[in-house]
Amino acid sequence: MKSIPHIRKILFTLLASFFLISCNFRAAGPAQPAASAIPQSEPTGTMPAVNLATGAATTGPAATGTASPCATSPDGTLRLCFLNLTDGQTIAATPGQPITVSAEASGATVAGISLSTDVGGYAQFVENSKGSDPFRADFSWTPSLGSGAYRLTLETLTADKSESTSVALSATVTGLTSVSPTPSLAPGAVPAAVKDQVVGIYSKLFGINIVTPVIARKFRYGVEDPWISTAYIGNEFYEVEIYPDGHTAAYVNPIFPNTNIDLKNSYFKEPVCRPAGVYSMLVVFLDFGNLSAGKDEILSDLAAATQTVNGEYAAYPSAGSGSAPILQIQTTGVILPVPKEIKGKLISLDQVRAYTGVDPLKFQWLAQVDLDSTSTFRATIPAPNSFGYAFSNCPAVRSQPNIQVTVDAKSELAGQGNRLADTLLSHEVFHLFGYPASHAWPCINSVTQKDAADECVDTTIPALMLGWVDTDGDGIPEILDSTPYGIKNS
Ligand SMILES: [Ca+2]
Repeated sequence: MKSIPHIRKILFTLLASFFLISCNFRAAGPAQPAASAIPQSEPTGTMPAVNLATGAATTGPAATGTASPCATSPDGTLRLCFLNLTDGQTIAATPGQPITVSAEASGATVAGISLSTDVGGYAQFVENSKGSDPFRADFSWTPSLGSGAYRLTLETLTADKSESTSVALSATVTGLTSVSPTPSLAPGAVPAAVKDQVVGIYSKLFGINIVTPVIARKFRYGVEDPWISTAYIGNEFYEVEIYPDGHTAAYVNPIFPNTNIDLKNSYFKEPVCRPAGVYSMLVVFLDFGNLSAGKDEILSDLAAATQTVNGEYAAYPSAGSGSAPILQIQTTGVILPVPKEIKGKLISLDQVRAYTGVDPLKFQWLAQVDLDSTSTFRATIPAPNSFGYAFSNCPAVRSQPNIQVTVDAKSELAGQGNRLADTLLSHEVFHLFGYPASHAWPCINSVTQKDAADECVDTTIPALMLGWVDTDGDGIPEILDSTPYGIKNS
């Protein structure tokens, strides 16, 4: 699958309503960040869960300019503008100081504003926690590739997700050292200095002493992809990122049922789901009646997709060959002709009960799959080339689906790389586990394995990042290990 990286970066995580969008893209066009092992005919991707790290207040140089670009939503109510940048502007940056990018949404109460860049792995979301209108967000942007050309995209979405809009501009950054986009290291080689830096960040920032950290890096865009380290320890999930230009980022998020959020250092602003165990998912298919797919066929395809991913997940056993898989997903599908009031929207829990007679609260995850050749839902959101979104982490079932996926053609229901296995039951589920909107996780199960995947799916499982691999040599996968990553009991 190829994806449109740049558009992909347009992910959203709406904290107010707990929404973290991730999507699989299906755009044609040149393989941007790289081709993956997925069939090329139907590029998929997941949408970036946008970095929930706060993009608030910055002290760096503010770019200046006039006539900053704006965009308005289709119904004309929602307006989104850059405040301090113009298209084609040159930004004189100072090494070590992030660039302030200011944006404003007005005309409706938005969930927040996201900023993403086409290259460099930047994707941040600023939540409109006070429900302000107009709402201003100030992002702190460090161009990971140093001096050079970037395209910046803002996105916003109303709190009720009824309207969205996005606006983009191009800018040239000067004053920084440029980073070559050509990899200079072997993909599997983790330099000792990188390991030392990662270990130091865990210790200094989080007070934990990891002996054998998981560290890997994908070569999707070249060297701008950061070294990534993840760690699921107790009821906390950590991620450390070291970028080619030397800047670092580190996050901690509670793992549900822990709900104690460190707002300063969190990425998602809500707990992630633990990537282990047996999860139940209610899949509500909204049939727009234009795919010529029968109910039996749809349910059969869901069952087949479920079997497929569970078979792939079973390759990662809990305690050695033949033991129970670390992760399994149980799905229950219901199909209904899409009610008029739900067309292009997310179904509510009450509507699920009313139309299907099934209580979504009896499941851990609720998914909405639009069977719709016209992509009605997708057309209403900022990244219409995406075909899957994750809107939450854990606890999963709240007021709306955790995941929405669009199936645009009957052929996408089955076969290799089908949207149920490839998008719904893997890529979007990974987002619930902490897979970031930047899609920067290497989709591998070994630190020595080369990884060219753009976005992780069931055939490119980010097992190493999910803690499904035993990396400290005691025979227990780290996600199940009481002393993971070589941590010593003391
Ligand atoms: Ca272990």
